Amino acid sequence: MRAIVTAVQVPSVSDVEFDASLTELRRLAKTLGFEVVGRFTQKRARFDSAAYLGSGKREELRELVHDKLAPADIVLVDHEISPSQTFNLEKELGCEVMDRTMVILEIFHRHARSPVARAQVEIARLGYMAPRLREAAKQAGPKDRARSGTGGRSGGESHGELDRRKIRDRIGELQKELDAMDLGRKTQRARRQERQGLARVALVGYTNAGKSTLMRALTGNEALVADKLFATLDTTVRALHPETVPRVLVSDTVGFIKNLPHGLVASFKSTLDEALEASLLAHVVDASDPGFERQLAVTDEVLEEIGAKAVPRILVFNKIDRGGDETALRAQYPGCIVMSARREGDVARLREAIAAFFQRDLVEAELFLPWSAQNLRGEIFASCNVLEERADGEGAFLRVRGDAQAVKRLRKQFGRVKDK
Ligand SMILES: Nc1nc2c(ncn2[C@@H]2O[C@H](COP(=O)(O)OP(=O)(O)OP(=O)(O)O)[C@@H](O)[C@H]2O)c(=O)[nH]1
Ligand SMILES: [Mg+2]
Repeated sequence: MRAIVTAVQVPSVSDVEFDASLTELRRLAKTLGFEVVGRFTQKRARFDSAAYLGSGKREELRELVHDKLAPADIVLVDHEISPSQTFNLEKELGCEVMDRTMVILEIFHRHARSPVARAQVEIARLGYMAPRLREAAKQAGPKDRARSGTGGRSGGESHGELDRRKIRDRIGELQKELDAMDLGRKTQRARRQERQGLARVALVGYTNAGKSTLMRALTGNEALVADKLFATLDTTVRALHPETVPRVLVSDTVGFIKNLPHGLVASFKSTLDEALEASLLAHVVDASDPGFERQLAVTDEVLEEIGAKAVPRILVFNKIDRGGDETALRAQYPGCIVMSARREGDVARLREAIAAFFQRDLVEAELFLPWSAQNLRGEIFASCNVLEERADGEGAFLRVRGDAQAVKRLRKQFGRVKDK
């Protein structure tokens, strides 16, 4: 598919911001496999209420789309536009029009793998489509109503109404499935946490910042890494490797983007919930991207929106091997980590910084493990650092250091304990 990207620049948007956004739309288009063959912009006081671009500009764009030598198949609009604007624009340009929201929804749709992600994306897509079907039905006019008579369905209901009802029912169905899955996930997660009392860090940040690459480097595991936007749509959880004390779980999360479609913010909340549960956020930023400051700000905003503002975080400037000013970053963001996921030493430094954060809350205690309960040794060793071990006739005394909560839980379990 050959695409032309287009946008109206209103006075409140700076040139830099405007260009960055269009560049991002190009990358989104590339992720969908489109070839971007043109860029068409207009400065205007506001979007045209009927068809987004002004009428003269629509004429110009129409010619560009139907260029004899290099015709385009589709026009991508860098804003969310209304159903009627889309409809009118399509009619005038004589080709398909996709707005930014639809482009993002389409990427999410193609990349969703797990049942949860699929259901969430489907709900968002149906929510987006409903008013557009209404518009199409309106444009089709009374003919639509007449046609429905042959459909064998309840008389007087138009195809449009029927479709809308089907959409509503389908959304309801998906929501139920999702609630059931969410419940399962929650109890699973609760059980896992109870068992391990664990330290959690979530990798968050703008799409393509390198979260999955870091996840892979930090945990020695395979996470999907791709030079695509929204490569990751599910949260994966793995332990830091080599293992640390306390054991730290790392989760990789869905990437953020400016103007994330509303339906998706809501439906992805459950994915981002992982971020809320973490005791530490590693906010990954692509330092080599000229627009990194805006990306950083967008991520901060979304984190605030989902109520994760209070979670402690480390700022990680990644991809420094590709570009970026290390000295300036350090001066401007005290305490930040500047690194490249491609350098082993850098990854080790990040791993240490994460481990150090969790070691701040470590406490020491002495646990008593009777000989009859030696099968529980593994549990102690998994959640604590065993500093010293003494044995007597009845069992073993273990002096341990571990996360305050884990130690508290172990103390409950291993009766005769005394604090150090
Ligand atoms: N040069 C360089 N490239 C990197 C670095 N870290 C990641 N990349 C590349 O950046 C691209 C995106 O990396 P991912 O790890 O998939 O990014 P992500 O943040 O998980 O992206 P989403 O899942 O889309 O949100 C890939 O092509 C990586 O190989 C780095 O430190 N240096
Ligand atoms: Mg990823």
